Amino acid sequence: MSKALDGVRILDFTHVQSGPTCTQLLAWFGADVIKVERAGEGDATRGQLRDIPDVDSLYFTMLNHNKRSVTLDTKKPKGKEVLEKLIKTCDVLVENFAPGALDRMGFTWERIQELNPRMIVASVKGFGPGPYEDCKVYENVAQCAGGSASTTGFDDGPPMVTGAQIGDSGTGLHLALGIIAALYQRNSTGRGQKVLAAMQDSVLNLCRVKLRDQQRLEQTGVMKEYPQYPDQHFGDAVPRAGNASGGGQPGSILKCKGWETDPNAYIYFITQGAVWPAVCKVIGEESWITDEAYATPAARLLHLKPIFARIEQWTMTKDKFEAMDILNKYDIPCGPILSMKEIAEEPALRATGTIVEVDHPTRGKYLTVGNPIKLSDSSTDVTRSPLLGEHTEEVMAQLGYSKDQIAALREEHVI
Ligand code: CAO
Repeated sequence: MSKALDGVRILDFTHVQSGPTCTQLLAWFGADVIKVERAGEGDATRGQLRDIPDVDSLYFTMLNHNKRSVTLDTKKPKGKEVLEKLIKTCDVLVENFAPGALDRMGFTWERIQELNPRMIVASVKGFGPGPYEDCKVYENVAQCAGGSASTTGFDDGPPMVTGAQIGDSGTGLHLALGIIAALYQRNSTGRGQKVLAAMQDSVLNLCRVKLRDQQRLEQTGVMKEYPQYPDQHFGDAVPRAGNASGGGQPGSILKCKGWETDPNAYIYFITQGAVWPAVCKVIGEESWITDEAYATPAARLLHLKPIFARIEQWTMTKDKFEAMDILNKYDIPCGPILSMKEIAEEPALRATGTIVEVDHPTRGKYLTVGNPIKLSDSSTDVTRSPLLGEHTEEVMAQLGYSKDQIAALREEHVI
């Protein structure tokens, strides 16, 4: 089967998490991704959070599947020559260096355009133009600056970061979409362009509903689906809403049987308006179907706390999967709180390729998350991440270097 991005060559100058997530996705769609790393050390994540001594970490392997690895010192003149050749033969350069690093290396946008006017230069930066544009940024900084931390957690606790890597992997996703759009536009213009995904902007994009709520708060002074309503005071900024639903259908995380010993014996329960009568029947409160205090979504907003407390009395009599089975029969939207252990063992996720087992020459078998985006005409085969410099000779030969020239460059520590 052909792949969606067959024939697209990516010069992958990314490291750590945000950039590599982007280029891994492009590789899964069929692009030839050539990862450029410094000889001897490579991407810092190869050595971070290691579980096996001297073996590429899971941090690295899980972000760099389906790529080729080339070692190259791009600060040495001969390394720059190799990089120039790569720029001339690739379609996209993806980088997430600290601001200005590519320019300091001598590869400004203008220089890259001189070498290859069709080249798309795609960058992740912490911030877009403005007061913080020169700052180095990691995941949690982006979560904090993008509005996620101030709106996550409980009202009586501090701001919280989430486990989902919305700053890094979330920005990588945004960048990948920008690259695909630029490749598409290049079909008609014949020109490359710059693509920028700032981590603050990407997090904010994912927190869009909270900017919605900020404006609703300013308009009305109150948000009736928030846990602060009706008893507590609202300030002038969107407060943290605990586990309340971010949409128009009230929801909450409720204990299930076994919660005393199992930290994940919980279910997310949504009291969708359309299935309110079914909710009442399931929990044995049929009088609530017609009771004025509960009969309409607007009336229920005044009583969400006692309503969820009563539903929880019911969920605590079932384990989360029993509760799911019963609630799904009535089309009541709900979801079990799944631990990573449960997810790793879930056969349905294995069957769809969302969880994949990969074999690695020095690490052995490990699990990874496969391509979450499924294309019917471009299937994804997840192959292991490259060892450091595994494809240096192969790529150098493709660029026209002879065996002797390659050996000489190795001698001089250029590759
Ligand atoms: N050959 C020679 N030099 C190389 C090279 C190569 N193949 N690859 C990288 N370098 C050099 C860079 O040119 C840079 O040199 P200068 O500082 O002299 O210009 C140097 O290595 C370090 O690059 P860096 O500043 O990007 O790396 P860092 O570890 O200090 O910072 C990070 C890491 C992530 C904070 C920074 O890259 C950054 O802010 N990136 C943008 C935001 C981002 O992507 N953050 C998410 C990271 S994932 O959590």
